Amino acid sequence: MGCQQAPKLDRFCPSFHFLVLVFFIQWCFVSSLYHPLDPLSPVEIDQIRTIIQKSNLGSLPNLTYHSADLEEPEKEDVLRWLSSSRESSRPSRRAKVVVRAGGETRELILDLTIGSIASDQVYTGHGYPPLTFPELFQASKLPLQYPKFKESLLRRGLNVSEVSCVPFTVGWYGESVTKRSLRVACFYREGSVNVFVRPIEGITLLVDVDAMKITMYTDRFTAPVPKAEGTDFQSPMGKPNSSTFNVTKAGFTIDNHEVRWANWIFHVGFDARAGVTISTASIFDATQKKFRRVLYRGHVSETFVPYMDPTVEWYFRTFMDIGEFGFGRSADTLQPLIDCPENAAYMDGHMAGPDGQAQNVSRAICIFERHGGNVAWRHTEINVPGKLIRGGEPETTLVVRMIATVGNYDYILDWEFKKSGSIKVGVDLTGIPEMKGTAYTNTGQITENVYGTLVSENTVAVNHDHFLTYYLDLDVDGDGNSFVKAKLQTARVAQSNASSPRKSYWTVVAETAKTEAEARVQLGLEPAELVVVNPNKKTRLGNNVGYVLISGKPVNSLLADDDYPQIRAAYTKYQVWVTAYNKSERWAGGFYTEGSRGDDGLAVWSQRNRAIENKDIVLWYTVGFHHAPCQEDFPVMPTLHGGFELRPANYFESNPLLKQK
Ligand SMILES: *[C@@H]1O[C@H](CO)[C@@H](O)[C@H](O)[C@H]1NC(C)=O
Ligand SMILES: *[C@@H]1O[C@H](CO)[C@@H](O)[C@H](O)[C@H]1NC(C)=O
Ligand SMILES: *[C@@H]1O[C@H](CO)[C@@H](O)[C@H](O)[C@H]1NC(C)=O
Ligand SMILES: *[C@@H]1O[C@H](CO)[C@@H](O)[C@H](O)[C@H]1NC(C)=O
Ligand SMILES: *[C@@H]1O[C@H](CO)[C@@H](O)[C@H](O)[C@H]1NC(C)=O
Ligand SMILES: *[C@@H]1O[C@H](CO)[C@@H](O)[C@H](O)[C@H]1NC(C)=O
Ligand SMILES: [Cu+2]
Repeated sequence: MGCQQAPKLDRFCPSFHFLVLVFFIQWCFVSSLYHPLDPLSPVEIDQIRTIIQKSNLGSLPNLTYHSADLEEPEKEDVLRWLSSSRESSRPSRRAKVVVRAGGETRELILDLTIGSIASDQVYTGHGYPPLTFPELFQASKLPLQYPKFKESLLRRGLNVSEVSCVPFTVGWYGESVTKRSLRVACFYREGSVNVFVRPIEGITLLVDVDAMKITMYTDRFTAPVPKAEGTDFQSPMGKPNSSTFNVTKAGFTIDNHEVRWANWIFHVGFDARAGVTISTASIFDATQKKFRRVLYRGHVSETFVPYMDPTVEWYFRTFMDIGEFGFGRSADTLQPLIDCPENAAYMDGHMAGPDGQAQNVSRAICIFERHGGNVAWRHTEINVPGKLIRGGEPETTLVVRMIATVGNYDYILDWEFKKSGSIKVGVDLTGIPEMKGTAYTNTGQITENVYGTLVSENTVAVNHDHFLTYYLDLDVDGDGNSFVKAKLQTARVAQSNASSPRKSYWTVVAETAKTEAEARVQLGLEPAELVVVNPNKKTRLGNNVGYVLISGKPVNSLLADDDYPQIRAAYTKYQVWVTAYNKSERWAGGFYTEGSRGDDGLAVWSQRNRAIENKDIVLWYTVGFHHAPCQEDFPVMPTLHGGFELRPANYFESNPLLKQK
């Protein structure tokens, strides 16, 4: 199968014939075995469709495919395959497929190795699978044919040919009976390509998705449509020029989906829901002369983007993009030289379309070496008589990147591997903040709460949050791990102690979380080092090997616990959670997120309060942003960075950078 992909790669990296040739050779001759966590290939996606169409499901009316992803093998089987030098038989290939037919959601497990449906269940719980693009597209077109909407436009003096409508998920607000629904908001393009900056306010429009009909329409008020001038965001410079420098050849190899670079080996996957996934990441220890495990699996698990405008036209905007749409489904084709540098190699992404057919996202992921101008380590020694001694090393890292464009926003997702053993996870937000039209043209006129900032004449960018919750199945040097909160506490020096003139110092008081409840952390309340250790492995000096979480800003949800969006995204109350590993507990906002009610997901699993000491555990970390917009965010915002780092802590015997020489 790799051989079929190679020509495609050639098309996408024309400047890299040499590398392409290397990939081609590796794909075709070296990598006949492939990794058990490889995403579903186009051939497998087509096989899924064939199996389903041939079964009794094939005759069901209006069968649509809402998700089809790898049903991952048991971890022990994957690890056995890896430790047998990939020579044992690969665990059987299975897929989890969610279809809808006749108004019902069905959850299927397919065994692709024997080519059959292993289970087929109608899902009767709360919530729905992600919406399909045809559903979103059809819903967005409905208003343009709707007489009442046309009247509303006429009243505003707007030309229907210049209107673009965008569907939004509706959340859940306590209704006991729900339908798959979308709210559709409309925008005026005329004279601008920046659709989101020109909202048509005052209109509420609800679509019943299964019936694909408008079922509610109100037009409460009008507000000026913000002007088109100054809203274009197309690069004024045009496409950047390819550098005339001699491009550094990438110092890494990609074998099917597995990447080897410096002391790292890891697997890069593409999942329709999560987008880019990093699996089975191990680092070579030059002292022990072997690869040691670090991260079994990492990816964004859920996002939560609640807007802070409670009015009738805006309150429902509380998006959970991963579960409602999917980051893989929103993956944008990367633009060489803008999204990724010249020395990047690209990987395509594959997923099942709404009709079950394989779809291709070209250049979904890029991988490149970053020579960022940073210093990996250095020192100057002046105390050796007669000598000035300097040492140091420039830092080179490897970045794996994907970009999800979910409607108005763009999320740049980076996994950066360092030779020091660190994994830095970065998120850059950019795109167009959501805005609403208003009569105001100067903040001096505003006497009411407009729930945001006036960023241009007649334009309020509404306050909101972004929470990206990461699933981090760390397996630090093995399965048995513990979560340690090493609290830094101020200690007083005893008054009577004449031998020390100091009055205070801080000291580390380590607490190992015994259960899931003890591992919920609101950052910023007290200083603490949060470490995942392997209590079964010690360094030469007797320290437990570990990886420390270097967190970003302490940002957690400020919504009230009884607010409906918060009930659905209850896991955003804490930035850090640790749960016992369970293969099926991966989606922090629950598996059926669209219209969910908070009865599945991280906060619910954690309530079980399982033992997590010296167990296979999963760390969950939320990168949060409270976004009170400013004028610079208009008409498109400069990237805003967030992230965190997983850094070795007593994992190596000493600085691993010095061992690589
Ligand atoms: C199938 O879809 C069509 C068009 O959307 C619709 O008219 C019809 O009622 C649907 N049939 C069923 C059984 O849902
Ligand atoms: C409406 O817009 C269309 C397409 O942009 C244009 O061809 C048409 O002349 C406009 N109609 C009016 C009445 O301005
Ligand atoms: C690219 O190169 C051309 C020709 O040398 C030049 O006119 C243009 O300004 C350059 N563009 C950029 C973005 O540097
Ligand atoms: C680019 O680098 C290679 C290897 O270092 C060298 O052989 C080649 O001449 C260089 N090409 C240019 C145009 O500088
Ligand atoms: C006084 O301080 C010294 C060193 O700082 C320490 O070893 C000793 O135990 C202290 N004694 C008391 C009474 O706190
Ligand atoms: C794994 O998680 C699922 C979903 O939360 C749950 O139904 C199941 O009982 C769990 N399995 C074990 C062994 O705890
Ligand atoms: Cu924002």
